[in-house]
Amino acid sequence: MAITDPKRYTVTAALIYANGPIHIGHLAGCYVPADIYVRYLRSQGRDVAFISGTDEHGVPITIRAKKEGMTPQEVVDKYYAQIDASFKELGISFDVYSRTSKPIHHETSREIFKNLYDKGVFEEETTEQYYDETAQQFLADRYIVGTCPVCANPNAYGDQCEKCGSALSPTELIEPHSMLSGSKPVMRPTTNWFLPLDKLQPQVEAFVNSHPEWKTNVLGQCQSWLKEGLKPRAMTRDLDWGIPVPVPNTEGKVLYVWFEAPIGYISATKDWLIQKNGTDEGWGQWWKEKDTKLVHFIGKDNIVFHCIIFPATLIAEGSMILPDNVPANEFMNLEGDKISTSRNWAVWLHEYLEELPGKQDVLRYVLTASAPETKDSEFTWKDFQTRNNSELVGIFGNFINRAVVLTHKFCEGKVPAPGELTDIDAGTLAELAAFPSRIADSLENYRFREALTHIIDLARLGNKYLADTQPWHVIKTDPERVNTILNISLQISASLAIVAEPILPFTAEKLRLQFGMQDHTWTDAGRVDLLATGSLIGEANLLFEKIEDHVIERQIQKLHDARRMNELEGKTVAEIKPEIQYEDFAKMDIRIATITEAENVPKSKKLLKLSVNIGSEQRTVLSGISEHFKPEEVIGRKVLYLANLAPRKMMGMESHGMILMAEDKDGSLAFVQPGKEIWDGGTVN
Ligand code: B3M
Ligand code: ZN
Repeated sequence: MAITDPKRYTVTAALIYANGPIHIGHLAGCYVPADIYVRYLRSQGRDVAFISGTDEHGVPITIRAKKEGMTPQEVVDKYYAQIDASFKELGISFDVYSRTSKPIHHETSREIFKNLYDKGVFEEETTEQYYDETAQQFLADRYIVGTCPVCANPNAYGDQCEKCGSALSPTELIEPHSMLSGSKPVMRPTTNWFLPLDKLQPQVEAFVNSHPEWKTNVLGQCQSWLKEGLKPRAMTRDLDWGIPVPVPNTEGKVLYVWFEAPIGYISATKDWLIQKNGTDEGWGQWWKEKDTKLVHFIGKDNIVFHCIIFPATLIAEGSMILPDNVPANEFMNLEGDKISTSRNWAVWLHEYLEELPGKQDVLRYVLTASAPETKDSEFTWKDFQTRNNSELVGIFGNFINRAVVLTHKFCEGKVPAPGELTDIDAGTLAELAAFPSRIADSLENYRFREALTHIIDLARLGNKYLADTQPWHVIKTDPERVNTILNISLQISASLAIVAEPILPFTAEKLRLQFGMQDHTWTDAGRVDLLATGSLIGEANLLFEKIEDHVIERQIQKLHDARRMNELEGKTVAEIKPEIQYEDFAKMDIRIATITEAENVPKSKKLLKLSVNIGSEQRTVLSGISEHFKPEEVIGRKVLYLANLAPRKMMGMESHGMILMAEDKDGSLAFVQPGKEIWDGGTVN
């Protein structure tokens, strides 16, 4: 059962690996919804700790370090700074953004491990693991490469084949070799400490079953793990980057990253208190008190760790609360394809902030509108543009702008006094009053898309009210009536500033300043006297601006360019062919020639039929270039021509000689041309 009437909230957002920048998939899956939830709670006056930070251990960090030619420490320093700054700029309002490399985290996780160890919770077990004798270390699954037993991909990893998606274990790989030294790894015994998840299963199951209110995608994953039967999992690993195991004779071993990373939420809470108060006293309030509601925001790939493994650790530890909810999202795709860091198919937050300055709220809005709350969703730049132009500009911005402009035009920029209410006024105010609790209900239950729909509906209500009452006409006959209409329009606008704040904090801040709103909280939203009669309204300022086609076309182009560059990255120059003698070369008669005619060859995808002038005569050549050039593009080109190649029959025609072309990295072709105009028939030696 969900906790009722909590006294305080501990809200966490996943500790992302500090091995790369943040992209929109991370934001939509975890950080934007978490921030919306927290901002809403704060607006309700609730006591909240919003906790996050970077996960700086584990193989993902060491692999990145190897790839970038840096030390693991340099990698995490670089990405911590970048991630921290870009979250701040997007208005993600963490109370603390900590790091698992901090001493407070090392201490906290070692303490918890030691506690479990002393209680005899862990099972010590010796297993055979792959060991690299050249590099003198045990190999994490990701460090072993071999041929996939399922699809024969020669570059499958020890835990997964990225080509066919199969989950693998290192011993299944055919011809495994170490990524560190390239050598063939050998099996060696090693001792590690296992959390007996099998024994803890009844308690974990009772915990999961006590939360039928969790999202179905989350419960689905939990049930499938539980049904399969939990297995003991090693909480120590043979690795040289991480937190040393606090047990004697464990050199070369560190705490399993998924053991210590979630403990990072606890350490980050302590870090926050230390930064704030100089001491971590009171941290237990956030982690041990039964009336504290613990909520973990994560993406779907982290569900098992937050719903099963971490709770199992906490159950074994015994003094902490368990999560009340884990509202994990599914994945967001991008322009029809999975977001992928390795294939460089992503919209990176730090680049977005630089290239579309001042548009934080637009991104927050669009990511919420198409958040993958119940199933995978999709981000497209076209949708981004449409939502901005028709919803934020066309509905939300348009309504508030009209209310403000008309107030300046007809009421000297002051909130006019309302007169007697007509039916339409009373009806509109009654509708307004119902919105805040409707929106709150959506937010409270992690249905952020729905909340956003309600907010836009409230702006729609305002637009409809103005369209129905037409103050710009009424002003000619009944200025008193206009006072009432504009008063009500301004009250709706001020309510919008409050209820939209969790999703659109930058816009809300502008509105608060414009309307002179002070310390208003959620409970003020929907009130008919939110803005006092006579108070000054600032000049209309642009809340949102139209996004033109060229802006999003550039972004789409950029995506495709980045992917193309990435695909080329791994390519290497072809090997040099075996040596030949000068006589071998001298046999070739290479000439300068001009293509004078060109046409497609019927039924052939590849061939163009060319006529070339080689000075002494015209030759017919069938050239396999029609996927690269149209006939009209090649007529008139000077080319290098191999004149004495034996004629060949193709498609029922005879081809004489060969045009020489250069091939680029991406497989595209180019003519090779002399550095000055050379006559046809000129020799190349
Ligand atoms: N670092 C996985 C990730 O970055 C992992 C999350 C830890 S949350 C405690 O997606
Ligand atoms: Zn495979």
